[in-house]
Amino acid sequence: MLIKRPSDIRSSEITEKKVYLNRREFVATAAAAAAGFGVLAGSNQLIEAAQPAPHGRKLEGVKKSPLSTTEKLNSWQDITTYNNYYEFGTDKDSPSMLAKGLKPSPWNVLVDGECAKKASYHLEDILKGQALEERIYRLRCVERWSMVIPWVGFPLSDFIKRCEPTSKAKFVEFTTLADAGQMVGVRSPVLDWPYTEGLRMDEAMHPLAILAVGLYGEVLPNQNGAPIRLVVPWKYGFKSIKSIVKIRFTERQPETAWNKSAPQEYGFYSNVNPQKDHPRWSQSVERRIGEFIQRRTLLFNGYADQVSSLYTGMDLNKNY
Ligand SMILES: Nc1nc2c(c(=O)[nH]1)N[C@H]1C(S)=C(S)[C@@H](COP(=O)(O)O)O[C@H]1N2
Ligand SMILES: [Mo]
Repeated sequence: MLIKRPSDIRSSEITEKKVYLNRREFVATAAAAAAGFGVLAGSNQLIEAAQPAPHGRKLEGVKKSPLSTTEKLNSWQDITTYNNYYEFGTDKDSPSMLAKGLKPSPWNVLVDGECAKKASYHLEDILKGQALEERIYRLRCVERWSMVIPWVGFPLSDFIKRCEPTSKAKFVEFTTLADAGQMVGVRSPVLDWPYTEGLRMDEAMHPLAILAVGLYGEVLPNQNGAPIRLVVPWKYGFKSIKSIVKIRFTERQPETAWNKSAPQEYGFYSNVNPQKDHPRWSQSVERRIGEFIQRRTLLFNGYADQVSSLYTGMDLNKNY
């Protein structure tokens, strides 16, 4: 997303030479690698277009949540072709073309650190007996666009309680898979892989924070972070880490991928805040994907009534 650019500038204009791969070449080689073909000479055209995700298995028994917004939903097409998932390239349409290589099943999540239930859990076991809800949330990207997305998931707090964190657990760290065999973007040093994120324990326990396993009533498409990803609607999109393979409880504040890569631009908290400018652009407005007129960005992405008490007494300009 950002080291480079507001989204209206082509990545090719700014990305460092050593990192930059001709996009056409990158997509072709990567798609070929992902598909297990040798060479795919001449078929660039076929694979250069964004592809909405194929429809997946329908999730059963999903209840509607009162915590959903009633705003107009973005389409399946928008949500599955306009993505940030740097493990599959830095262009918005790259994940839709390249994430096919991700194998979301079987999937294990390692629970580690300050808790009683350290183990590697099969995703099916995590989901067994777990009630699923549809949560329609706004997602505000740091790049000044937003969407309204009907996730299917469950409160992160449900899962945390089952892990039985110790009294020393003050933070939760999340880690994404970093398998260069499945994720061609991991071969480029755009971030220090694996992608990691973190929340303070009280943020993680907040009822709005969910682990999502579905979208539009179906299992999560690969480009949206299959098979399980975090969604924290009052924070910039990059906190909502995809394809989680590890959850670790820590006493100290964990390092996060974006903070490590550009600390003056991305702090630990990353709460949506229209009053706190990014060093290179204002955060006061946003464009809803599919609309032309800009909207004002709301404090905590419009979730201030629910979450502002988490930050009482904190200077949000310093703790950005
Ligand atoms: N592992 C991983 N998680 C990630 C990202 C990423 O590049 N890698 N991008 C983040 C950013 S910047 C945003 S805006 C959201 C986008 O989620 P979506 O593509 O499902 O809308 O995912 C976040 N989670
Ligand atoms: Mo983002």
